[in-house]
Amino acid sequence: KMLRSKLLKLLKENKGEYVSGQKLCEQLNVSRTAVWKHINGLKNEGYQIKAHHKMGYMLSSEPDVLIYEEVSPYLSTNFIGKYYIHKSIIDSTNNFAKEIASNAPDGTIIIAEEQTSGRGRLGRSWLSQKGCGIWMSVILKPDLQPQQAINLTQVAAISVVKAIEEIVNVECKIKWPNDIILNNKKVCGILTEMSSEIDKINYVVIGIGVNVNCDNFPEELKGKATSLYLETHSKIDRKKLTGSILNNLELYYNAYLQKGFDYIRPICIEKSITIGRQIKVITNEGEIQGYAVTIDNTGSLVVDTKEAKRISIMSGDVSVRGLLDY
Ligand code: BTX
Repeated sequence: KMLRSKLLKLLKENKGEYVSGQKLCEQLNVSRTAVWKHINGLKNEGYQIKAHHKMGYMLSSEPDVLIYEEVSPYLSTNFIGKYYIHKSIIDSTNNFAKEIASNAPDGTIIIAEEQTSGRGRLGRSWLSQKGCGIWMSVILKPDLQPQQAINLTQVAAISVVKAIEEIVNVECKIKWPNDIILNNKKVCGILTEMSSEIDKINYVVIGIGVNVNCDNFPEELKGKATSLYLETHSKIDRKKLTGSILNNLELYYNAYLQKGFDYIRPICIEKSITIGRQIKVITNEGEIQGYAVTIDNTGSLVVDTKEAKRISIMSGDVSVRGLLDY
């Protein structure tokens, strides 16, 4: 794997030009047969590499896959994504993340081209078609109280919104606490799961699903799901966007840990599509209808109920009137 990465790096540095077999052997300190073997490995992954008996090897194009070698040029993080697992196909990156989390380093990410049973909240499913989205999970091990985990969903949500602004130049909104909305449809969902003791988090898995270049949704999702491609009519570089999401995630995660929720609260409020609207919330205690006033300094949603009581909600399934079929 290390050798393959080094070989790829050399070819990338000379993209569009031949690099002699001799030079590759010397720089990598391996035999010609070894080089040839790894070139074939790269070709199988979708790299287009020309071979010439005298001139050597030339990389002409890279595949549109989110492997580490393709995303790392856009990463400027210190720990998120340093340990990076990529799968072509998987049931759910959150499932995999939870399996390995206890022994995985803080900041490990698991990313897949396709999920066969992508999960949403409350047992719902998340459509994750091949090669068109970013389906990934981040393992974090913060020194926080379990009830603060909801803030990490909010940290992730603003990170995705900022990344989309940076790379795609469109402004998305956040439906509290975990959906990213573009032109009244869902373009990204976030699923945070955790393992904790009474007063201590063991680990948190933040699952992020972004519909990037998806050009087709099944009939039942057409009214509520969209992709960046469908809204902007241009194909988005998934590698850049993945890098930017992780860079922003590390930035806001560190800021949150160091300065508390107050630091990110103004961004959550600015980007909220929920505040100032009539809403309906399904909570464990039942259904609440009311007006969403603000997000308080713990990250809870403050609601004036139709019974004229002011309450704050830590978690729940929110419908916003005028949005997504409500
Ligand atoms: P959610 O429960 O808020 O949303 C799920 C609902 O959204 C579904 O019931 C369906 O109506 C709709 N939906 C399903 N697929 C899509 C889609 N691709 N785009 C828009 N709407 C859709 C949101 O849950 C949390 C989703 C997290 C997904 C990530 S992907 C990586 C990680 N692994 C995993 O299994 N889940 C997370």
